[in-house]
Amino acid sequence: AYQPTPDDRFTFGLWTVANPGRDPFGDAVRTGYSPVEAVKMLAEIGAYGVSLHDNDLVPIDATPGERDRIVNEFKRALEETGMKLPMATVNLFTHPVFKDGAFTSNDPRVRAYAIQKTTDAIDLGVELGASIFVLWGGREGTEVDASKDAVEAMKRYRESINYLCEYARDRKYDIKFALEAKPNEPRGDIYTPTTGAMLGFISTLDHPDMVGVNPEVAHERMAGLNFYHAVAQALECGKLFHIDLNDQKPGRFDQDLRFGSEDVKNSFFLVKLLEDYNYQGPLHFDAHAYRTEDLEGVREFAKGCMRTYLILKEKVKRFNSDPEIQGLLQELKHHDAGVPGFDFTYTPAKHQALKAAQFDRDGIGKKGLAYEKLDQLTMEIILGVR
Ligand code: GLT
Ligand code: MN
Ligand code: MN
Ligand code: MN
Repeated sequence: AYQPTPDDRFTFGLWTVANPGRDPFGDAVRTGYSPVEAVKMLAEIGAYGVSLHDNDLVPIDATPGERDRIVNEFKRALEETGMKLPMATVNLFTHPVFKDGAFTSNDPRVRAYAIQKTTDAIDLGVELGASIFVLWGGREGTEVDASKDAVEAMKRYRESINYLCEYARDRKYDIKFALEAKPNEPRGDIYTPTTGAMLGFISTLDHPDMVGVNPEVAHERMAGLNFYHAVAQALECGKLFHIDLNDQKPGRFDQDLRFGSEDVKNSFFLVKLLEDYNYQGPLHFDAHAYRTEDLEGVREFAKGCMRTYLILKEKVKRFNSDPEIQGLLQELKHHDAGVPGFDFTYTPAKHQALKAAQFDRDGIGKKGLAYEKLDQLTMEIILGVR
């Protein structure tokens, strides 16, 4: 049981299992999996596919010939293993040219180069079969607010995303964009810091239908937010194009912990949301093995992410079929307690009915809702005694 298969749609960023464990205070502790090794290892343990940044595969200074050789070798690994590549993205954060932003840089040369690099990365993604293109604006922000007009930055950001949408349309690519928010790190503050802020920004674009979000557990929790709520809002408005699963202690640096290893309850409600609402995109892990691990440990980490998801999925089934829990939830639905002549859509006549309605304010206010019991039962499901 809990053995993943490609039908589960689990994917991993190449950068996750390639991570050598370097941090701002310490050197690499391992040689991570190379792209081809990663594809083979992940196929062995039951993943569906991988995702990548342009430079996870092709070095930034590769010649066109080297690029083609590397890409062809990688394609062969995908074909041999049957692994898919549903998502690609672009690295706009490592090279010093991006030290003060990419699409929002003050320097038009940097903004133009960012668009050139991104359109090339889109070509690469499409060549490898991707239908989702993630944009994480890691350097789009500031430490010194005097340096950049934040209003102007939004205009530049919009101009760039509009450009990329026009490019994809012109090329007739079957690709959609997913914007990933993060409140800070590596910048002191990053623009559009939450998934909610991204949703607001998307509605101002020229082709909002082509653009959705890629929420990440760790990023929302760094901002102290409820990830389950953030994802629910995105899903409800049809914008959950992709998701980055991992875990995180609140208020820390971006920890990218193994999925479900920290906040089991929030992970449970996240899995419940994705399963109950039949999210069909990739279940993508953007997480890293601890710095204490060697390659065997990285493999265990990847297995753990998928296994915990499947365990929680099974807990969700239990929750959904538990008679006592379902009984409590039925009561919360107040089946016959409507207001005569009123149904929450405005017409003058219905509003007259609402105006005439009498509400038992005190009676409603006095009645307990049994949430203590509901939550305890939920915990007992999660803790495995129910
Ligand atoms: C980087 C970042 C992630 C993003 C990746 C996509 S790269 O590791 O911390 O959260 O999803 O650019
Ligand atoms: Mn991410
Ligand atoms: Mn992260
Ligand atoms: Mn990260």
